[in-house]
Amino acid sequence: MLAGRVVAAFSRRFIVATAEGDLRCQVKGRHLQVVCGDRVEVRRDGADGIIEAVCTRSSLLYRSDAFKSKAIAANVTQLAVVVAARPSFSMELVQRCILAAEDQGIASLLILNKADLPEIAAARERLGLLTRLGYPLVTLSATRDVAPLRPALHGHTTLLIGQSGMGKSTLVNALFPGADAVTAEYSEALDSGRHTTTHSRLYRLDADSAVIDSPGLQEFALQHLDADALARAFVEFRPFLGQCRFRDCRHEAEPGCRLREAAAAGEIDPARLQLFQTLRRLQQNAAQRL
Ligand SMILES: Nc1nc2c(ncn2[C@@H]2O[C@H](COP(=O)(O)OP(=O)(O)OP(=O)(O)O)[C@@H](O)[C@H]2O)c(=O)[nH]1
Ligand SMILES: [Mg+2]
Ligand SMILES: [Zn+2]
Repeated sequence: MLAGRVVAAFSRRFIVATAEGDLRCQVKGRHLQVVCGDRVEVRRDGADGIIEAVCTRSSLLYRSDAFKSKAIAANVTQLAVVVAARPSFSMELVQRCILAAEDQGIASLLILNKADLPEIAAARERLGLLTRLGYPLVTLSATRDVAPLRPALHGHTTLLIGQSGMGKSTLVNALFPGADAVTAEYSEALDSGRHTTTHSRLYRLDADSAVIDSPGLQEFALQHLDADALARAFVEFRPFLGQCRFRDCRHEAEPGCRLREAAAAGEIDPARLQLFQTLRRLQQNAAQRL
């Protein structure tokens, strides 16, 4: 038996990095779920291997839209949400990614790419909503210099996540000469990327650091978080939770709502409370449909 790490997952075929090199693997049985980033035990089978077991995961991140959810990566210790000066990005999607990570106890980092373009200042300003909360921001140009990002990657398995066309795979190519990840021009007409990357892929930086490139997101549903989990995922709400007059306060129109008081007093950003309320309503509407 060999220990290894899954560096790529294509439905039922996998590539596993082991001490004996990268092995093409299949998985034993139908019910073993294997995801990019998993630590696994592999049995040699000629030139290839069979994944016999998956080690306990420290985290598992999903991408989901209205219809289905699909695992992106396992054992991620840090989420890096990649946005760019162009094409334009959704602040709501960025926040949803971070909320999902907070729920899993995973730290988040913002990467603002394409600093060589004139729209960079406006993009940075939009991110102020999150940098004011303490989320670190690294601004860089993946096509020029990725050095500003390196210190943040050390000791982590970092998942690069974000909308299509933001430059995740370009970053990977700059960090890992020879990675040869496919990249593509975004569409000016549609102001969006072309969904170039189709599978998550893990690249090793050194013995204890790795980076995972992932397919561009269009949506990131948070249906799996209940009301309490969702409120806790907003880091700045935490000091106020449990202080509303009513124990089951929905933080909507109830009297004595500590969160609404905090928003009115400028202790939390009203835009964040509004996002919480929007997400709660979406969840309730979905629950009614079930
Ligand atoms: N001007 C400029 N363009 C960049 C920079 N980084 C990436 N790009 C371009 O942005 C486009 C999209 O880059 P990709 O790396 O394919 O984007 P992605 O986020 O991997 O997209 P998906 O795989 O579809 O999710 C490409 O044409 C890149 O050359 C940058 O720093 N400056
Ligand atoms: Mg890509
Ligand atoms: Zn309340």
